[in-house]
Amino acid sequence: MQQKRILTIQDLSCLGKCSLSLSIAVISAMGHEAVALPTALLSTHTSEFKDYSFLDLASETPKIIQHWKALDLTFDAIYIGYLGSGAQVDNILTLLRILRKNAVVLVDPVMGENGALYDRFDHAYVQKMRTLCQYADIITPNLTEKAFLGTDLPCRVIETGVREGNQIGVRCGDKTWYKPYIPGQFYGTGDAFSSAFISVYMKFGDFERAIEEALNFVWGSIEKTLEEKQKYWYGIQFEKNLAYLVNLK
Ligand code: PXL
Repeated sequence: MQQKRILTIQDLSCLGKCSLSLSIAVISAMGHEAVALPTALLSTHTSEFKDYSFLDLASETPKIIQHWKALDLTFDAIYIGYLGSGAQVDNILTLLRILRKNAVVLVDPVMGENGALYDRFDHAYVQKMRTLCQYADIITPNLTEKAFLGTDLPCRVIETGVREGNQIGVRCGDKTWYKPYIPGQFYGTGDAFSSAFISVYMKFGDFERAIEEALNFVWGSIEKTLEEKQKYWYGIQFEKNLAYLVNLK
C-alpha cells in the first residue's frame, strides 16, 4: 500500500504526552509518514502545570509554508490541533489556502474542557477557531469546544467526551459509540483520539471504523495507564497500546 503523508500541526509540549509527541508516534505506528509543524514550544502542557514556558512559533510558520510551497509538497491529510495564538490560526488559514490541494482536513479545535477555556485563550481565539473550522472536512471537538463553537458547522462533527450514565464515548450524526466511563483526569486523550482517527481513516478509508478503532485505542491506553497505580498528570501510557494500531488489518 502506498504510504500516506499526514501533516500534523500542533504544539510540542516537552513534558506531557499530548499534541505533537503523541501524534507523530501514532501516525508513524500506522505506517504513515508524519510531517510535523510545531506551533509552539512549551516546557509542559498547560493543564495542571503552573509556570510553564511558552514560545509562540508564529513568526516561523510563514517561512515553513513558503519552503513547502517551493517544494510543491502535497499531503494526503492535514490534522490541526492546538495552535496557541490567534496569529497561528491566521497562519494555518494561509497554509490551507496554499498547501491543502486535495488533502483531507481534520481540525481538532483544542481550546478547553470541563466547561472552561484553557489558559491563554479568550473569546477572540474562539472566533478564530470558528473560522478555521469552516475550512475543515471533519472536526473533533469535545463537549466544551462544541459549545463554544456553536451550531451551523458545515463539516462532519465527531463530538468527543459524550456521557451517558456510566458510559463515555463519541457521537457523530445520530450514532454514538460508548465505552465504560473510567473516572479521572486523563490528559491527551483528545489528541490520542484525533491522531488515531485520522491515521486509521487514511489507512482503511472507512470513516465509522476509524471512529471505533480510535475509541478502542484511547480506552485501551487508559486501561494500561491504570495498571500502574501512579499519578498520570503527565499523560496516558499510550505507548503500551501502539501495538493495537500496528496490528490493525
Ligand atoms: O491535549 C491538548 C493540549 C495540547 N497542547 C497543550 C495543552 C493541551 C491541553 O491542556 O495544554 C499545550
